[in-house]
Amino acid sequence: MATNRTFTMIKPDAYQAGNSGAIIKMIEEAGFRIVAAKLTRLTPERAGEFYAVHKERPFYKDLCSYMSSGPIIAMILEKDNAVADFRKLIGATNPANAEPGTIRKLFAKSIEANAIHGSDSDENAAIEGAFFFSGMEQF
Ligand code: IDP
Ligand code: MG
Repeated sequence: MATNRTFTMIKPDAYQAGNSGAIIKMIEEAGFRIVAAKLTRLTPERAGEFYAVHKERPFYKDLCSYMSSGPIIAMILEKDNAVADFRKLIGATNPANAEPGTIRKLFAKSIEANAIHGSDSDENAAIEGAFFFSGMEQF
């Protein structure tokens, strides 16, 4: 089912660097409405669950320790064409390949510590949102 929602996390590097406010400003100025938001911290186990699709990848263990290294801000966002438009706003996984003006180009430190997450499909947006938030029907 197509939806107008996506899921994002401001990752530990961006939170730690004090870039959360600037990133949220870019998100809102791009026309996304924040439907739910939570400052939280993942354990390595929960990070592993979130990124289970990558468990055979060589970077999986490092990714789980990085994603549990500090607070994150999890958010559900709403906009027409949310998933695709948000992936465009954040830019490529590797900031070296990200378009100028994208969040990752501006704020990512490396291919791993790349500032922000964005869902890659409507289906995953729903799954990932439910991973952090319950009872979203009320919003
Ligand atoms: P995405 O976040 O752009 O969707 P994915 O391929 O789904 O990228 O990878 C999930 C996360 O794993 C990335 O955002 C990044 O933090 C990390 N990652 C991806 N590829 C690499 C890599 O080659 N080395 C180290 N970390 C990586
Ligand atoms: Mg991905």
